[in-house]
Amino acid sequence: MTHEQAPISDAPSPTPTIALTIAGTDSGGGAGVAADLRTFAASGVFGTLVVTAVTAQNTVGLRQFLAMSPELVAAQLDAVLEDMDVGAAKTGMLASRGVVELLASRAARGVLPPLVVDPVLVSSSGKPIFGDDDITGAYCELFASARVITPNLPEAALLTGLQVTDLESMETAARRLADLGPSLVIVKGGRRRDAEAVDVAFDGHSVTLLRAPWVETANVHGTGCTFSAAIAANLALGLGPLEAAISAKKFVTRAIRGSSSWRLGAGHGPLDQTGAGLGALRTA
Ligand code: PXL
Repeated sequence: MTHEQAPISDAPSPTPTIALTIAGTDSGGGAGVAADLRTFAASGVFGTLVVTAVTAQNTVGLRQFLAMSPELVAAQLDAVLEDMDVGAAKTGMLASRGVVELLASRAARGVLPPLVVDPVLVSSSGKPIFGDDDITGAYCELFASARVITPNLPEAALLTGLQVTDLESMETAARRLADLGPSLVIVKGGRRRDAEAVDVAFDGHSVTLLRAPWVETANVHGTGCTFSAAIAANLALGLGPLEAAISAKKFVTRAIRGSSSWRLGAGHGPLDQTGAGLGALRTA
């Protein structure tokens, strides 16, 4: 099979919009900052990164991680924000209470860009990222200054104390979390394994269902990271929260479809955020 190559231009291009990810690394390349930076680039924004944790993992599982100190996270944030005009940021795996509190306090002071918070509380194998530490209170403070928050079903349950299993309970949880202050809450239903992947969005006034056809594949590692990064990119580009989320949902579906038959490891492989098949990006 041959790919049509888009002509590569060597003309200077306009300065891009900047987005920031505040998240962990994934040595397997599927999730965390790697997914975020691919998403930013494919969305047409320049990606900057504050690393909060380094993980040892692959497509099969998470083996070990080390959280960066709040001081090192603060230093990375200062380095980026003192120099560059960041249009929006997302948070992923924050991995320590100190980092959640640091971000909550800075966001409350209004010194962070518009924020998408993906509350990474439980690893995909079900292990709590923060161990026994009850981090929900600190996260609720961060939500107060967030533009968008994107819990999945177990995270929405942990944060509200409700059982969150169907569309009705997803809406109840979204309404409860919206009371904490974010402009838009999206409870992600991707794990419900239905004919469709449906997320419930609530903006304080109305509920919107974000629907996409279910794609049958094991390659879904980094889906949540990609979704929140695409929302942040869209916010940076000037979209409102709901428009940003609707567009991000389409981005994620295309990315899952793109890599649905890849075999990059024995477990859950990554998404193709480029939306083009990586091979098609080769330059001659
Ligand atoms: O999808 C949650 C997540 C976030 N950040 C990192 C991860 C994962 C899931 O594995 O590895 C670094």
